[in-house]
Amino acid sequence: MTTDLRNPTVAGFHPDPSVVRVGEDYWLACSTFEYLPGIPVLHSRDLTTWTRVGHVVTRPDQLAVAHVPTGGGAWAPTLRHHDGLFWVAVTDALGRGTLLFTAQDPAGPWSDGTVVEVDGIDPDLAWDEDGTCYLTYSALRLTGDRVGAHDGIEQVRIDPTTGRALETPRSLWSGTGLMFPEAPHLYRHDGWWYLVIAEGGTERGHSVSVARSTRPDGPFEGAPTNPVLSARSTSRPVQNTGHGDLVQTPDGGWAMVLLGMRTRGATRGFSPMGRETFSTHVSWQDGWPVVDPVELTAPGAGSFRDDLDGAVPDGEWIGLRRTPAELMDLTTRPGHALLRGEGTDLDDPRAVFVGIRQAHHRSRFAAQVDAADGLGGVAVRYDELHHYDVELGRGTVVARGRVAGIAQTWSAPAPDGPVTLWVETEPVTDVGFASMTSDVVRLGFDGPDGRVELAALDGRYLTAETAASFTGRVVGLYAVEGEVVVDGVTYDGRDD
Ligand code: 6LW
Repeated sequence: MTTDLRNPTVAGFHPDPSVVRVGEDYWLACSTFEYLPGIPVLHSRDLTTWTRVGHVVTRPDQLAVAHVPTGGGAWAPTLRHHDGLFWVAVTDALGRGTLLFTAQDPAGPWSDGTVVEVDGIDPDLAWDEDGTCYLTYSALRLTGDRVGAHDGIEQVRIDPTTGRALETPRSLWSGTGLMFPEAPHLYRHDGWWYLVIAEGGTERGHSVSVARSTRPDGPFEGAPTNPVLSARSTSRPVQNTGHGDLVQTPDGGWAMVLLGMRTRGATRGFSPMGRETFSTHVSWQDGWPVVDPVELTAPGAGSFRDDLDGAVPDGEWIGLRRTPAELMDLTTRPGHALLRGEGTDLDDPRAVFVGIRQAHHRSRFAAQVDAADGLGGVAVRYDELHHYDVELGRGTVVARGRVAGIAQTWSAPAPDGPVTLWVETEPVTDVGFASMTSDVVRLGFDGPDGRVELAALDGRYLTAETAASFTGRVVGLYAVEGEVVVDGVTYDGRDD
């Protein structure tokens, strides 16, 4: 049954969701860009409660993430099941290109990745009844001398075991005329082949449109009701809805998972968590899908505790361009994480940074940090140009606001010994000028006489709308120099 869909379905930066059902089990995968492990795989029995079971990318060589600029990396996986095998088609943007991964068990391990020679993004995989495999993708050219040119939706028959194209790609559909036709998914239903795409760009105009054909390779005819989903020009609390993937429930119902943004702040709205996964009900009328608008459900709450006494990092952690295991040494000092600085700070795309996704509007991330032999601390990161930090070292605690290359700092003498550093986010609910922003980000530490707040910064500069990155906020730990020793981390969040 799908009556109780929960929204957000997967909170915190989880964009470009793709879903497949095998028997009673639903599996979901999302984009991860420059973070590792890449492409989380989640499991559900009811489309409502999702549990992460593993990741497609657990070994650095599977993607070229170590070398891609911010914004590159794992884009828009399609998760499918065919002939007893799970398949993920994904773009390693500005890295290895279009890749196919397979696994017997969706929890992993996944294969090393087979390269498919197509120039585009958002690959979809579909098989017809003869076993012919169709790779359908968005012809956004990321290579060659026309980087960024967008030529609609294309398709090519491939041998999925070798990645070899079996023909010259054909143009399939260019959508209804909105910008950036992308995120194609192809399905067979009721004697038709349906092509579901995103259009309008991933910003406020984001939409889902659909076309159908009697054949998987077209010609496709658009629905008279297109776009079948869009939050554009509404004040709905979930904006940017698009990039949908359909799934049929065992009882014959239908649902769509999609990306959206929870915006806060009067008039314009800003989205601290970036693009998250949402879901909604779908019905069929006159041979076309009718997609319900996306509604927010009861406010969520959640917490995370890590005493750092395991031998391997908890699956919640994501690392910047490296796996958490490469960034956190949990064995040299049992019960502690040791981060080793490399002389780079958070302005560097390859900073030593490991964190968890901020998943709630109101949140607090805190860590007990000892920087007697180093420099580092806690931070909320959007990208290397947009981050707020609390840094300990050389006898001082420094709060830093870094926005679009402009920085300001506030400092105080550090207490002796390990110090609890924190970053808090507080949604703005006032009426008036202050309500233009999403939230206030508070930076500080616990001193001997209690809480010391060094700065309270406007949160809108760390949102999808201003940072323009494809990810969302990640709250975490970083090291600049020497050894930064962390003894326990807490995250508490709720939406209100
Ligand atoms: C993704 C494209 C998009 O490949 O953004 O929202 C790109 N849509 O479909 C990165 O997520």
